[in-house]
Amino acid sequence: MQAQFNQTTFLSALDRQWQGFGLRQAQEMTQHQWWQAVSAALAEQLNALPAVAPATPQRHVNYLSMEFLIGRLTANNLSNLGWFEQVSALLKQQGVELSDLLEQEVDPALGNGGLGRLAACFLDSMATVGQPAIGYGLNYQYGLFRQSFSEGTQQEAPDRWHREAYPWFRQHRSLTVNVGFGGKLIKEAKGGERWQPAFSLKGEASDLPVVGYQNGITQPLRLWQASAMYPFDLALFNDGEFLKAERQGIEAEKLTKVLYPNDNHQPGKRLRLMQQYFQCACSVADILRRHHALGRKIEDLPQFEVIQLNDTHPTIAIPELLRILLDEHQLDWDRAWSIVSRTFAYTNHTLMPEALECWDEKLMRSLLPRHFSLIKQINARFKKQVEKRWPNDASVWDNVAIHHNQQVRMANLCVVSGFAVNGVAALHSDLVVKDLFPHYHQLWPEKFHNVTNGITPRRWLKQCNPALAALIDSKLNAEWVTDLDALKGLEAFADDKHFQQRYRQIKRENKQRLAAYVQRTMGITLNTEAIFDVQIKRLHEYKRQHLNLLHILSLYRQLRDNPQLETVPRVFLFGAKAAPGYYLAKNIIYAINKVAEKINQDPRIGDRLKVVFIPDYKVSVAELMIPAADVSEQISTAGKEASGTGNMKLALNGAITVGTLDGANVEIAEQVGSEHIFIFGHSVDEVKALLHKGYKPLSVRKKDKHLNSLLTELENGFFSDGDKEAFKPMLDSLLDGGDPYLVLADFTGYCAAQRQVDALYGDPQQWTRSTILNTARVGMFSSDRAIRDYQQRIWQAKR
Ligand code: 26W
Repeated sequence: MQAQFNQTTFLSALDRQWQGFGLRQAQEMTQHQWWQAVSAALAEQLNALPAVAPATPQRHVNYLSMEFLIGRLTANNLSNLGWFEQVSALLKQQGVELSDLLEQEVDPALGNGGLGRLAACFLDSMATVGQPAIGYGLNYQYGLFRQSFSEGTQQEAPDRWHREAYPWFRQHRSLTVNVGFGGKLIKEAKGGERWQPAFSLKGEASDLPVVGYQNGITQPLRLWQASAMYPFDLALFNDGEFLKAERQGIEAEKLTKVLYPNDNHQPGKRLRLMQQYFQCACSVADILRRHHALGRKIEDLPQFEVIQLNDTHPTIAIPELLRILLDEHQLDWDRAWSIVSRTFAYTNHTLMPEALECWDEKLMRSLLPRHFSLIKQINARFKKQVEKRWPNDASVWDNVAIHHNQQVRMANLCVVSGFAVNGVAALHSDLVVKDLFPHYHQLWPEKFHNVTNGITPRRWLKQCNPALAALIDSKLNAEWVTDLDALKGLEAFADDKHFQQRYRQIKRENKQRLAAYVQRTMGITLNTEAIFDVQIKRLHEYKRQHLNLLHILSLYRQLRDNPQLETVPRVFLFGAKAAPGYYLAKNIIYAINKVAEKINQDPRIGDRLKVVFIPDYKVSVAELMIPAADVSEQISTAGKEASGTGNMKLALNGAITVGTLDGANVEIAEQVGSEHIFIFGHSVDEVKALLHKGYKPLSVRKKDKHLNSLLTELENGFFSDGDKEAFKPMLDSLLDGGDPYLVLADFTGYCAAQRQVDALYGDPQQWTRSTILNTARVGMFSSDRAIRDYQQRIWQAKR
């Protein structure tokens, strides 16, 4: 049941807002103040709504994630509440345009990329399908850095998104948690040990509302923020350690200051481990507080609660729960372990070895001595099991040990301690079993699952592409917004001339909207008749933005060699941030920008080719780019991209994929059909075989004159004002570095796929038919379906 909007209370809340700004009338508010006032007034009304009880009793989900890339909230909440039209009309009466003031909101960028955005889509879907849930994360003062380019190189600036004045937050003083760090273990008379932390920090909870789609349900995303114990640690003060205590006060503020900007790489920093433990300790305390408040017994925890770990980043919640059960509830090991091992489930999002978290034992022991001691006990008990199954086989233990070579391997701790492990696409889940955890799979085959990722159709179609949403509404009388499979009904219109025309017109308008943004922010004019070819994702070698670059160089070369060449005009659009310490990724950005500069200024090329790297890619920019895309670049080395979710958003909005058989591309191809997607490149098995046999990028170069000429122009300074070293990091990796991601090996196949794209685009009817079929056939990638899969296979499964 949709919640009722109350105009009177909204208007009086709005009045209180401008009065609070110290103004004399509403009309004195700036656009930004309007956004703030409207959002705060809505939040107030939302918070006053009665809670909706779940339809059926089911396990409550605690979704633990270090990242929630939620994007702007005001429009999303208005739309999910079903209040958009009413609020828009009310504001019009005051001479205010709702859509203008929505542009005032900064994106809360509390995440890096795919993993964080997935968490946000899942919260939306859990609220929508009626899965009782709470998201737990950190309230970073600075989100992911803001990106700009200076002469082509990435510059990073802090993203102060002003959490202090963010109108959607609701503070909960009564939920404050104390979290201990450091210190020592004290031997107990009975043989046990007791943790005496050196100092404590306070965790303060701020909730953001997660609004289900027009069903009256709102659930919290609870974000923790660190502050010093007030006035400071009294025990230390009494010991005369005043200065030390004050120092800790400074540390406290630091803890939740910044989001680590790394994606798929883990440098083992002390502050990062502190963040992880802080988030887990606060969240586990909150889960238990709620459990007890409902009058439930500690033994029954797994019956009522599940804790879903979004990758290994919150793994320390496992020994934290164990510690509380043993040390505070005085349970014996078997009972405590039984509770823990029925409560946690783990999602793996990457196979990249450098992203698998390992913590140095010294660091772990100094910061969390009790947790480290418990991990060693889990490890020792597990070792007995392994020795029984694989007697005298040290190689197996090397592989599955949790504590090994002075390191704690967090993924192994998750698999041993949890009741479920899942990958995020069919292919990836297969590789999780075969390549990452083969022995664990032999021990516990029933633990392993696949849940293919999904995206929320609310944000990624209804809100970002309102014209297409309206067209779909006019043709389907089904509720596709909450039943995305209903889009299948569009197949009947794939050949309908009139429908095709409308569909094309909408794409054109979305391209014009994006072109206007590029014109305004970058001063570049785009030809909206050209193919808009889009690659948007974090910058990574394995995602191969440089393969895309080589194809651009190839087209540029062909146009110069043969000025009369009939080609299909293209605009190449990139959006990507590189981790500030990832030099190679930054060099690839620089290379793309330098090539763009040259091509965009070349009068011989004109409108036939443009390259645009849109700075500061983020959720709100994605919402602009995705509806405008004709081609979706999903070109990772097979086996490296766990799933991808941008691929789903682009296909849903009618872009045609050029992709490898990697991650969810495999399933997208199955759904849309092989004629409506362009697959190229080495498959996972072919990649393995080629690397095994010995891959030599230099001989690929030697054999391919055209490719050789492209590489030469990068080497000889043609694109870099004569600077021959400009692209050295990228070129070294591709050539002498052995091209670990097989960019050169896939180049020919990639260019061939792109020629097929051109051919299809040359036939507007066939092209439009394919794009319509993409929209019609990707319903299964709704995150509503993904959540139902989690429910059936993991959260609510009979055990
Ligand atoms: C510890 C450093 C670190 C930080 C982030 C390691 C690993 C990560 C993430 C797991 C990286 C990530 O975002 N992975 C992406 O997860 C998406 C959601 O499942 C997938 O769609 C992407 O393929 C995957 O790269």
